[in-house]
Amino acid sequence: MNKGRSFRFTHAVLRAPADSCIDGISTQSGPPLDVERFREQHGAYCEALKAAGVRTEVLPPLESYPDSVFVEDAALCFDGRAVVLRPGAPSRAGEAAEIAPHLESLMPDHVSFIDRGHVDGGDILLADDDAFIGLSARTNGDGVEALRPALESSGYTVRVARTPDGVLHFKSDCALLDERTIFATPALAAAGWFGQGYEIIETPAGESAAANLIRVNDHVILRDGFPRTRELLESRGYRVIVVDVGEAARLDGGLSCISLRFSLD
Ligand code: CIR
Repeated sequence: MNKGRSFRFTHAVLRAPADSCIDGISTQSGPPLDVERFREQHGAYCEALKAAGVRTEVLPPLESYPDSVFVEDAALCFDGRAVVLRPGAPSRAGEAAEIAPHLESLMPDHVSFIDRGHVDGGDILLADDDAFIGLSARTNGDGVEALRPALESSGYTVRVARTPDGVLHFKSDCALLDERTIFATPALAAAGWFGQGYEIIETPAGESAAANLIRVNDHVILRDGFPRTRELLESRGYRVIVVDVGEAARLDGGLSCISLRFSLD
């Protein structure tokens, strides 16, 4: 009954990068982020979502929250509803209250809030039947328990996993390709969290950072710079759109975190 709910989307909400994003949380060394280039890349990412059949809304930048461009961490959307989360980084906590009114306007009376603990959306991988949640430096058990009833009432089985050490978010290391196929780094695949019901395709050698791709309707959106992954996915019949999110990567961001994707049909 829920076939495809994990990757069939009609809408996406994004937030424009703020000038303050140069102060976003980062573990990267190297040159500072180029905000103008980030805006161009953000625009191209938005176009990729449109090409995949999604209607996009770009919210205005929030200078008070340097990481607010990463909207996925502040809320979780499924089945025409949204749960506003509690991001685990103190500097990001206020992003939840900022996104809530926009979700309320899109899904009136279908927005709820978790009231304890911490969860970043980047730690949640939704398949059609299962919600995998990785405990991490940003997501804890209290947060998972606060979120669990909403997911279970929508028919998900909550499977609590562990985000690998040194990895920011669970979905930094995995993505859904279709309802029964997960793309994951060898390290995460070996951890065995996904059980028997899924085919796991591992990221090719040297391309583990490609794991954070997104399946959107009939397309897979992939980060630039991963030719083996592209070839692998195309050989499996996936239609791949490549986008450059190099500036987001300077803030430890990937592809999934730049949009909240959901279906309102
Ligand atoms: C952070 O550390 O929170 C941001 N600089 C990056 C968040 C990326 N979000 C994600 O992977 N879900």
